[in-house]
Amino acid sequence: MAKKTYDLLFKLLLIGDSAVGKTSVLFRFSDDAFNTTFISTIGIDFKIKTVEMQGKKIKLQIWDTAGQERFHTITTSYYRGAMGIMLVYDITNTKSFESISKWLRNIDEHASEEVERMLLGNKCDMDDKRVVPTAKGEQIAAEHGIRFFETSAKSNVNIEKAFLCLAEDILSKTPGKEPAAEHVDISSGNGGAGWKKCC
Ligand code: G3D
Ligand code: MG
Repeated sequence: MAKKTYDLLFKLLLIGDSAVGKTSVLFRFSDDAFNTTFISTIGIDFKIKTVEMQGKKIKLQIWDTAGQERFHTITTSYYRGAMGIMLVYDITNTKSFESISKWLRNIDEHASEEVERMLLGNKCDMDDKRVVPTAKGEQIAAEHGIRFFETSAKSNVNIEKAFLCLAEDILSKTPGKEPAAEHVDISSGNGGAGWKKCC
């Protein structure tokens, strides 16, 4: 009998303008390494990370676009089957923040209605170059009823927390699971405000 290495598989996507740090966020989460010289690849790629929560082994399959996001026309198949989507902007780049509404529309058009969304304002280590106030991120997240974190792939701020929070939200509405009621936050926050309830 084949050995079962996980209980659940969650497919997640990272979207947002080019250069906001999507690949860096993914590398940070999956390898805990930050590389300042990424080689641009073509197509779409994914990384795997298995986490354990509520007594279940959850395999996170995290998909990353490799450049095609710059045309704002990521193939529909990229969205297919996604259970969670992280929308990423760069706090030092106004345009990347303004694009969030476009990315949200793309999700409405192409992703499943039940998909869990999360907003990340990345590069929060560069506060001296900040042009998007935290309050603006919070506001758009609140308008769409989604969680929000400011993150830094470089300084490893809120990356793991964000992924775990997204996974937990998906887990809590996975069929066959009782709703996870209200989550109790036992971790100490370090700069990022989770919107909605947990984290
Ligand atoms: P993308 O996948 O969204 O296109 P990348 O973005 O992950 O390729 O990152 C784009 C650039 O932003 C890279 O710089 C990367 O090092 C940098 N970056 C990503 N995340 C952070 C962060 O949290 N803080 C800081 N300061 N920089 C970050 P280069 O110069 O290699 O192009
Ligand atoms: Mg990339």
